[in-house]
Amino acid sequence: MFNLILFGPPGSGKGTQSEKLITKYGFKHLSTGDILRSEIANQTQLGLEAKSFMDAGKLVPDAVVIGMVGAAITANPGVYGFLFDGFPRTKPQAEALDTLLSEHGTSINVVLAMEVPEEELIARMIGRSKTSGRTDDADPEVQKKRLSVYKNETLAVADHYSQFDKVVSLNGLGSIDDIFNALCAEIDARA
Ligand code: B4P
Repeated sequence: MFNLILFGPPGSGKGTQSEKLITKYGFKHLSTGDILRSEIANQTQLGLEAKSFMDAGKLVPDAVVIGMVGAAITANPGVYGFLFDGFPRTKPQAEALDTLLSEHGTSINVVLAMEVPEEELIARMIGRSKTSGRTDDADPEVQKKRLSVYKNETLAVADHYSQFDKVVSLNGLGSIDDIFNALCAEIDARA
C-alpha cells in the first residue's frame, strides 16, 4: 500500500489537489472535512455536534475524527492506498493514525506539505465562500481562528512526521496544474 498525507493550512488546496490525485492514482480519498460536512448535511447527531466547532473555526474533538477515520480504514481493505486530506490535524490524531495503520500492517509513506502565504489563503477562502456555501469561509474572525489553530495545533503534525524523515515541502502557490505535477513527481519518486 502507498499512503499519503496531503498537508497544509486551510485553503492551501488540499481538497483541490486530492481530487486530481485520486483520479490519477486510484487512492481511497479520506477527507475528514468532507465526511463532517456530509454528516452535517444529513443532520446526524455527529454532524450536529461537529457543526458548532466548524462554524467557529475550531477543530472537531480528536476522539470524533479518529473514530471516523478508523471506521473508514477498516471499511476499505485492499485499496491501492489512502490519501488523507485534512487529517491528521493534531499530534494525537497523527499518533492514532500511525497506530491504526500499523494494526492493518501498513504506514504513512510520505507527507506532502503545501506552503501558501497567509494573504493568499484568506483570498482563496473568501473566493471559495462565494460558491461553496461553507459557513466557515466568509467571516474574517473565523478565518483568523482557523489560521491560528493551524499554527498552534496542526503544525505539530509536520514535526511528528519530520522525525521519521517523511515530510516534503512544496510551493502551493501557482497554477493548479503546476502544483499537481510537482506533487506527482514526489509520489512517482517513491511509489
Ligand atoms: P477542510 O475541509 O479540511 O478544508 P480546508 O482546510 O479549509 O481547505 P483545503 O486545503 O482543502 O482547500 P481547497 O482545496 O478547498 O476543513 C474544514 C473544517 O473541518 C476545519 O476547519 C475543522 O473545523 C473541520 N475538520 C476537518 N478535518 C478535521 C480534523 N482532522 N480534526 C478536527 N477538525 C477537522 O482550496 C481552497 C480554495 O482555493 C478553493 O476555492 C480552490 O478553488 C482554491 N485554490 C486551490 N488551489 C489553488 C491555486 N493553486 N491557486 C488559486 N486558487 C486555488
